[in-house]
Amino acid sequence: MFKPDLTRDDVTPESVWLNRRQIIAALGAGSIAGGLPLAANALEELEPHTWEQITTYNNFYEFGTSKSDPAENSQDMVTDPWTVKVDGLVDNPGEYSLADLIGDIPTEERIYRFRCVEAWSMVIPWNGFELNKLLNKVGVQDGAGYVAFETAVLPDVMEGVKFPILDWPYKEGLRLDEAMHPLTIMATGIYDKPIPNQNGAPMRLVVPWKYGFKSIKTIVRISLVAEQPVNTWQHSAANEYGFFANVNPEVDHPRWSQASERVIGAGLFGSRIDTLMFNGYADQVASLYEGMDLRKNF
Ligand SMILES: Nc1nc2c(c(=O)[nH]1)N[C@H]1C(S)=C(S)[C@@H](COP(=O)(O)O)O[C@H]1N2
Ligand SMILES: [Mo]
Repeated sequence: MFKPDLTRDDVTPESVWLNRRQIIAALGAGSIAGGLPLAANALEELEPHTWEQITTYNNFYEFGTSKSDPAENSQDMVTDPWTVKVDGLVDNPGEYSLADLIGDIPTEERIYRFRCVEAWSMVIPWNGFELNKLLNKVGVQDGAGYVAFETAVLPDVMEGVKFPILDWPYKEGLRLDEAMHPLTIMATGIYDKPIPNQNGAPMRLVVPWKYGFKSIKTIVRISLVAEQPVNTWQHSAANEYGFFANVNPEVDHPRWSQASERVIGAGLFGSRIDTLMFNGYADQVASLYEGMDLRKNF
């Protein structure tokens, strides 16, 4: 049965289940002393991080490459009004105001694990809506196999885009079935507040079973296309960052292990936990990749 997300009610039972798994993993790895930190962190794992943590430790290279840059440098970006171009293989292409594009699609809370390819993680209570609702509204045509996304390029407020750090605009893409999956959301809020600029205002993608770089921020263009698009990080280093970028503890980054992750802000009992296959969403998404070599299609 499909389980759309973690809700606040789920936190306790799912934590207990995770806790048990991670204790078993820890015991398998050796000492009981080694097991305690893992168990403690596993319990914490699904408790959402604080507003402060989520909004001051960011990756948004348009505003600078250090984690504190986005919060410090993005406050002059004006996101209302906002226009999103929808083009390619769609029935209703156009330049939509964000309000028209979202229309009467209601938002809901989704508490998701968020795992960066750099091996840190948080738990974030997003407000948003399933991307499939938006795609169904604009009408996906036969022949569309992928969805491509682009971030705004605003040199007046984004110092980063004046330098060739990445190939601007920041681009991302999903296979159509990934884009239509109920776990894939467009986020417009966090903690029931409008999403802050540093987290991708006014609307950003969130794909919880993939590394964070797939979750493209501050979207201005959505294109339905036939061919697999090249995403920014793949363009930058194809041997390190693939198109699929599914969280996978068994496939290491060429320069570091992906087997574990540093939980942002985790204190007392240590701060590393085991990384879960598909970031803990395997029961819901593994079937999308049946028969694929996940080492090749990383
Ligand atoms: N446009 C754009 N989107 C982006 C990025 C970026 O630099 N530019 N960084 C990505 C990476 S690497 C991560 S981990 C997440 C971070 O999201 P957060 O800052 O909201 O936690 O945003 C992703 N989306
Ligand atoms: Mo990331």
